[in-house]
Amino acid sequence: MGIVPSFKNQVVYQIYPRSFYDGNEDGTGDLRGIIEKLDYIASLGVTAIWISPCFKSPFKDGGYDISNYYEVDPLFGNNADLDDLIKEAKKRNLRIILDLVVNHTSDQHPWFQEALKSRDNPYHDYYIWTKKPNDLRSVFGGPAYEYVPELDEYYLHLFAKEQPDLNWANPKLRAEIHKMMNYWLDRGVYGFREDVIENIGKVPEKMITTNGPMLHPYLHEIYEQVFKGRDAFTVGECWDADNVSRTLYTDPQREELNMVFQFAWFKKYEATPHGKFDRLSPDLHEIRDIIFAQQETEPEKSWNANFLSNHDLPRPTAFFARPGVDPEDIAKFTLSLNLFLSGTPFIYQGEEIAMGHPHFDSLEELRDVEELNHYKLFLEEGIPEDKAFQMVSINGRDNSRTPMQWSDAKNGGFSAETPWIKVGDYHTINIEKQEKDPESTLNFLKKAIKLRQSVAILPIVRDGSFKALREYGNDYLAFERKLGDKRLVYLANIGDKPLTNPLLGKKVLLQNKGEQETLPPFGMILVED
Ligand code: TEU
Repeated sequence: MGIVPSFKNQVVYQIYPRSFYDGNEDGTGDLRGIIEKLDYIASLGVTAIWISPCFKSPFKDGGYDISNYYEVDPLFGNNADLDDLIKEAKKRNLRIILDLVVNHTSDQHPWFQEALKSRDNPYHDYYIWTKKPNDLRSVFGGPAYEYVPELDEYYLHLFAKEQPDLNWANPKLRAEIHKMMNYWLDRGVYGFREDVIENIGKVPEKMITTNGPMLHPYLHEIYEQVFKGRDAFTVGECWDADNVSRTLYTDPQREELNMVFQFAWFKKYEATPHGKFDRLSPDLHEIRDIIFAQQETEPEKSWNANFLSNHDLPRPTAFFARPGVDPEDIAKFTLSLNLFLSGTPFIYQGEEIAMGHPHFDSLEELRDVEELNHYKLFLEEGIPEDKAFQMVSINGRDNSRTPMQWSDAKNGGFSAETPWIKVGDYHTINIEKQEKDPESTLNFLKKAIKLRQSVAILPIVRDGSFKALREYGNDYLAFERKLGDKRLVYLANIGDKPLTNPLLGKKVLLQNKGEQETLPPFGMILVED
């Protein structure tokens, strides 16, 4: 075997900077706050940090609407703080991954401001214009085209109207993006999480938004212009990637991306008239089968990105909640699953302490553009106000964006000032408390990561084969990881009743419940065989 590419060795921790830690007491998290907490992050055992966008932004979509790719937003600090963060992280063997948002910019980006001036402006062609809008819809609700009377033209926005889509067919635009990516890599970042990257090859006039014919040529061009010869990390956010199309991104021979986030497990619960807002109960059996199919498909051509949580998704403790089940058991299960599957595991801030949803009480507490736009649309549909509020607040994105719960102190120790968004139940769940409790999710995670990254186990988890074990029965989620004569077996109870533990007597490496004879719902066990 040749040299192992570094992306295969990482355990990634995702930070949503607005809600991580407030270093300057203005109620919003910032880069200084992250720097102050680097020892904590390192103590988890993770090796890299992906930071959701921290660049200049009017925050119409939580910073995913960037108005300057070269400058940190003053809310988060400045470029010197980012340099410090990269340096201080490095001292602790932590690498920094930035969020690359290049499907669209903010409407306040100077390129768009120029583009608005006239159809002859050199920047006009950085965006996508038409005289004849079609029926394309914005992900956040409503039409995907916005009329500009001064130009008598419409521009495309697949997301909020303040997020005009960039025109990747324009080679000048592509060169600008390559330059910016090289700039940050030269400045010491390790790589990028590439926001909705599957959209860049879109053909809107044919209603094609993802997987357009030029998507892969553009990604390969980025590789040639930016990544070639570098040891950099790339993960694409690809909602429409299936087990066939994902290898187009990830097959190393094609030189595009290291891995992609696949969302089939979540999209299953969006296939209703109101998407995720018609809350369907997730079925772990179906989710297991989807994840296992991903693991089993062409492992030599596709490295997995394993995650069940991020800043867009409901918290796993809430999404998978069942009466009578301790949320900490759910968290320990989802965390350990992602750590021992084949691929790179991603942990989202708060997941390590089993944070839950804050239970929003009124519309005034909501912040997210997706929730607020949909609320309006639901009212227009005739849905009563209280029902519409319930719909958007139950699985809405604000739920996973509440401040980190550091301690039992005011505002969960996140900030002395009133936070920009409601804080969850920090009296029950906080880091300080969990640090002291040997049975906590936090201490379980530290143990699990240490085990995964250990000299004896890492090669099996990283390089070993994956095999689903179906012989135990439908309520078991079980798989084997094997390398040479070394074999690990992961097994969990995804049913409603306690199950016997068929691995009794084997050498236990990790377990989220004390007893060994039976596994309660969400009980998991990892053994060496
Ligand atoms: O998310 C892409 C995206 O499509 C989500 O909006 C998703 O469909 C929805 O939230 C879940 O139902 C990325 C970012 O992660 C998200 O935060 C941004 O809002 C979006 O792109 C636009 O940049």
